[in-house]
Amino acid sequence: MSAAQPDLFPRDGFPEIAFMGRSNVGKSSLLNALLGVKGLARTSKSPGRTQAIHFYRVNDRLYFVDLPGYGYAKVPREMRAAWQQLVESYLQGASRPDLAVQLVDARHEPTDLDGELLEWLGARGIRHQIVLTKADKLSRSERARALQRAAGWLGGSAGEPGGDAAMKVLAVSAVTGDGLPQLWKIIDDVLELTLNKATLRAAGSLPAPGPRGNPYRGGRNTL
Ligand SMILES: Nc1nc2c(ncn2[C@@H]2O[C@H](COP(=O)(O)OP(=O)(O)OP(=O)(O)O)[C@@H](O)[C@H]2O)c(=O)[nH]1
Ligand SMILES: [Mg+2]
Repeated sequence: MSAAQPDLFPRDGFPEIAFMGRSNVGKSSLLNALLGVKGLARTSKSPGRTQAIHFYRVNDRLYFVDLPGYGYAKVPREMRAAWQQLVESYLQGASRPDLAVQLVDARHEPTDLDGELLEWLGARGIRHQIVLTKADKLSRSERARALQRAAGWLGGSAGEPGGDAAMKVLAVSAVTGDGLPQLWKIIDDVLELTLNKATLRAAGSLPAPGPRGNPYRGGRNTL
């Protein structure tokens, strides 16, 4: 389902894995590749294609959430503000993601907007994973360099030595499938954690669910 306004966000409480990153970085392609379904999320050579938040319910177990890309200069200012508001209300609302997969093109330096998103996710305690996309376009040594650069960037913008810097950056390709099993493992781990919390909560050893009676989540800043 597509939601261009917050009251349309799903309310059934399945864990949510959000794909975020600048326009054209490969969010929709990665989502399709992870699910092995071509053309499920629309992809395009022209940036700015995904204009609402798209929720894909996977096997009645979780949502994959395809967010509008940022940083596309040709988008009119009012439209950009509307997108930002939509994305913010998603990240801040009861439907906040259990994992934000932040995509950066393996061939390019992360931009200031990438840095802002990273800090923003960190400040809100949203679990995130940095993924470098389009790894097929790089040689083995270029890929190693890109991973190193991203790890350095991550440490720098996280601002806490040993904190997020310890998080592993992952390189993937929607074309060759490289890195997809590793990304699924990360997603599975988050799902397990979320479901364990739900079980503990049901047993009365964790506080009651947060807003909207979501069985998988506690309050703010908890996964
Ligand atoms: N070679 C290569 N091309 C890719 C890969 N992933 C995406 N692309 C291409 O990059 C372009 C953009 O991909 P999308 O998946 O539409 O990107 P997006 O981030 O969803 O873009 P917006 O929805 O506009 O924000 C398309 O031409 C894709 O075919 C990849 O892993 N390898
Ligand atoms: Mg897209």
